[in-house]
Amino acid sequence: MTVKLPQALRVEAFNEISAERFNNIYRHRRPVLFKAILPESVVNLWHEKTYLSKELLKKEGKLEVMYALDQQNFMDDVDFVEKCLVSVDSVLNTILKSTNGVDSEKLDSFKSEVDSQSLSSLQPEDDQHRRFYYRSHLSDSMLKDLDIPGIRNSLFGDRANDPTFASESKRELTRLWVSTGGNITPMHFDRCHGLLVQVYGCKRFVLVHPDDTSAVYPYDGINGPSHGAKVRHIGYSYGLNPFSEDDIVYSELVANTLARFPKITQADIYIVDLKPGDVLYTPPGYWHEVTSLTNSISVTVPWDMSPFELDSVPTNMAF
Ligand SMILES: O=C(O)CCC(=O)C(=O)O
Repeated sequence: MTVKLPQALRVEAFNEISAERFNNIYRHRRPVLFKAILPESVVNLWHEKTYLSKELLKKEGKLEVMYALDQQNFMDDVDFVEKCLVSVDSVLNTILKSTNGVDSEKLDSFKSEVDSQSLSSLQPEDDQHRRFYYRSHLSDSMLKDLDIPGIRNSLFGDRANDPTFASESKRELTRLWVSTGGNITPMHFDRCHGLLVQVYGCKRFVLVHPDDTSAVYPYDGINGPSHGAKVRHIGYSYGLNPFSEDDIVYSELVANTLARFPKITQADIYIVDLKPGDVLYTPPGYWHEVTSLTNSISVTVPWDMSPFELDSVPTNMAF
């Protein structure tokens, strides 16, 4: 019998941000995509090596990057990654090599890797081809150039200055994510509201509602289920066009994943592929797995739930 993943569902998308719509319909409830929100000039700036290099060099001479022990799944945890210092130049030379659109060649080779062998046995050809992830804080000028305060103001509207509603996005948690194509951040949820601003390359989000928590097989935590889940490679399994049945990858690996985690087929699976300039909102408690379809640069902007929202957290967050 062929094991099937459910038909992917689309995340609702808009070409502009309306505070009224965001706060009444999406905030704390559903993910929503804002398409091409960043001005083209800002996206172009973030594609320039001189700009990125100057900003990254402000912080450190070398960057601490993570290499995944299985070459694919990146969690900031010694059981999953090792860390090494790499020059800014070397990181940017690798990242800026990729094209800007969905890199079909890369995704195809990604798929054939899944087809041909277990990912855990994948070895890098050499150090230059090892996938890596660089995650860090950003400089103040990078945040200003992206106009993060402007995006927040558009979302919060006339309540932008109400601290119980629009808590300061946590500076220390606002982060830069620089990844090689094929990297996966495995399924997890966050306790904050989150925006992901895509500035370079393409990323795929797979999102699962908190009510479908058992379908993603959360790890055990100290007092109950944790915020990390065991399911793997869901985004990748949907192929180049996630909304076409034909593109779902029926490899041995995916069949194994489905055999190990059969309840995933009972979940509603939302998929969205982000392009440079797009901004995705993910509510607290929503499960998400993130695959870099190409080399990618993103910025995440979290903010706390309001006291009122804390009274009605999804059950997976109650532990
Ligand atoms: O971009 C990634 O790899 C992960 C981002 C993420 O987990 C988030 O936005 O909450």
